[in-house]
Amino acid sequence: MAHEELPIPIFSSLEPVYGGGSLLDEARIRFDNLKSKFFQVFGHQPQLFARSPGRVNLIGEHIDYEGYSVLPMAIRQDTIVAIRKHDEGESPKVLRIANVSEKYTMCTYPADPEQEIDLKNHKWGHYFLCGYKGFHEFVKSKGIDVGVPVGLDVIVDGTVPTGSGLSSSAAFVCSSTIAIMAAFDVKFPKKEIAQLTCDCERHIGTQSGGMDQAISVMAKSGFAELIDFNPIRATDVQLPAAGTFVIAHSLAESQKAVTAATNYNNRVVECRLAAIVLAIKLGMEQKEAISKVKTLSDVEGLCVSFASDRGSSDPVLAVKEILHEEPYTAEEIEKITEESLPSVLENSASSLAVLRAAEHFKLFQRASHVYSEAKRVHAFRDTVQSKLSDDDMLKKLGDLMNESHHSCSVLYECSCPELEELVNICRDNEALGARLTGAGWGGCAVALVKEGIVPQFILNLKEFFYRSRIDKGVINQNDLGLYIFASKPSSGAAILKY
Ligand code: NG1
Ligand code: MG
Repeated sequence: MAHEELPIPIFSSLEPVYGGGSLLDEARIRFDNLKSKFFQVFGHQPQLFARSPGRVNLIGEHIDYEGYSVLPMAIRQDTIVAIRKHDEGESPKVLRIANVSEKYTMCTYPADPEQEIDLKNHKWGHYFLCGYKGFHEFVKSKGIDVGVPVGLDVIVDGTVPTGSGLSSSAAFVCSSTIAIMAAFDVKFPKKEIAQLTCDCERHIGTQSGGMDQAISVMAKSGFAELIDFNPIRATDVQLPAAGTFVIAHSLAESQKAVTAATNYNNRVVECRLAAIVLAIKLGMEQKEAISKVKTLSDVEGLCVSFASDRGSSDPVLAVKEILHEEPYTAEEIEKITEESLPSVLENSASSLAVLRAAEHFKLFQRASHVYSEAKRVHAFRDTVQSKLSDDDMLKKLGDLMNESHHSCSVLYECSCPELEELVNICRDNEALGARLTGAGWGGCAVALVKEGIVPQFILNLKEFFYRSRIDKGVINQNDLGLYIFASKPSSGAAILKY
């Protein structure tokens, strides 16, 4: 059976997830600690645990929500959720969400699955609530009766650094949703859970694509995955053994849930508007374009036929000829659509927030990025599967990563000064390629480095990027391992009855 058709695996020991050696020792300590904390806070044992990993995206940035394939791998850092479902009639009928870290105080919510999430007042526990609401919507849509709402006791332990582009949010949402499903004894194939958890995370107010949840749920140890959407599918990609991906934090934190209107959701809206404008300019009737065209992948066919009349197969050519570089004003776009922008965007609350915050719309730049980045993902996969020598292969992969970063930085404008500095330092220290990873505006960079020089590379980054920040007290010398590390592809979500 295809991997994505299988249910989330259930294990009764930690080895299948954490392997052996020091990782297993660390995991044992974490689980034992979680258990005793659970007992201390709630006075009983957890019913089960669910874990889901963070990820690093190797290539394919800001294109998942446009329907294009991406190429991430899971990392070892994960979120573990310990849960116990109350019996009917047991009180209190509330969700009590605690955390092993003192930084996060307990969040309490009613057990009502219909409750709204208070987005104006962001709290860490909201991510659990995303999973809770999404789970109930999902079972309802499937006609499954899970009984009257009951209380849940939960403790969370996350090791994915937050706001770092390594998808701590998806690790949290996926482990929460899977823990809730397991506590209610409901089972579904991984690909349905990948879709469900993506829908769940949208409750936080970001119009996210499905990459993070898909890789967190479907990852396989030892492989990166090419993730396709509509329908969600994961294809194993074996990475070249001669290279290692090193992840390094820029130390600028990007709080996506808080900055959505000007950053993440703004780009989603710009892409949508670019797609609609392209469709209309390429001959589609306005009403049809507005109702049917949601993403740039929806109009790729039209762009390619335009390009092929000019002897090319590249949709970027259509973008160059049809859209102008000068940013578009709302009025100009409304002249093309003959409909107001709020109405084009279906008056969705998150899109209206984008419209209020935006001065103009860079349709040319965003569409050029998306179409070119989509091609780089396939070039990356083809290169990995080619018969090139190790050196040539790594060089080509590095070049693609550098091109991706350039496009993110210049066309998509989702980098920041700290990431630029970090990426440059990586390249000056023999990285074959380096780029921002995840949404950007802070967070991590990923660098491709020859296996043999990894320790020296890490030392150089410590010296040239982190030293001054340690001296200024931005981070603690002892925590450096949290901010820069090499990672092998780890395994996906699991349920642990440990
Ligand atoms: P981060 O910010 O790394 O969690 C976000 C989106 C992805 C994808 C990337 C950019 C969420 C949950 N994740 O990732 O779907 O669009 O940005 O490639 O919104
Ligand atoms: Mg995230």
